[in-house]
Amino acid sequence: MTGELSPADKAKSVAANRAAGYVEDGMRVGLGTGSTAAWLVKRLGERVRADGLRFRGVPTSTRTAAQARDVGIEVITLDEAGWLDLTIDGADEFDSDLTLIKGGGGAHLQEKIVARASDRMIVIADAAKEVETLGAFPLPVEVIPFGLKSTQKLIEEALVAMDVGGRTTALRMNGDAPFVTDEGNHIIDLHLQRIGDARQISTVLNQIPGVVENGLFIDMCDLVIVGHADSRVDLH
Ligand code: ABF
Repeated sequence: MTGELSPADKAKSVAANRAAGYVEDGMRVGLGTGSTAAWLVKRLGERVRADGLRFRGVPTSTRTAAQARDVGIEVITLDEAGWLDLTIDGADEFDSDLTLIKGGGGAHLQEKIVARASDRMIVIADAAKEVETLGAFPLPVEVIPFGLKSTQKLIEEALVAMDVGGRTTALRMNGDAPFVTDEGNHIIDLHLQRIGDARQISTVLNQIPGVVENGLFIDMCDLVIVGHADSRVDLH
């Protein structure tokens, strides 16, 4: 994360640096996962070391937990925190209602639990994440390993009645083996192209027994900070 940054990395770091300013002494803060959230954790570590900022962080993945400890952030679990003042996380897509697709990094289950247990959620992103209609990015669905194939079949059947632009599903792989989440589950990515009714899709997916959680975040995000490579910031 040093040297000459690509425009995308610069934009992500600009958004993350702005968001880091929302963290105050004494707060309990959910720390997101992904490359944009990694910029946030880096910046918060600098504030801890240089400015003496004192807050406690609840990471949303083992990756973020390791980075947070490395940079000197006090890490606690969500149960130790009880409730959070703020969560700051990245996203794969967001629309004008601030509905999000998350989970490209495979961490949306813990991310959603943490965001839901927060008074406020701020998303940090570069401009490429802003969309008119959600769905070009595949929608991740975390499923338990038991009965994986029948769960995938039930998801595909449910999609037939949905207002979407595509209905292909794919088990996410990590080399030759299915990708495994921090909770020991797998992820089925739904290639929907266009999501007509996010609320309906989310409800229907979560009613399927083997589904643990989908990557749609509805009515959870309070603010999106979009960073640009020229250091400008847009607030949504
Ligand atoms: C997490 O990281 C995820 O929910 C989302 O999938 C991803 C965004 O990654 P990046 O910031 O690397 O684009 O927030």
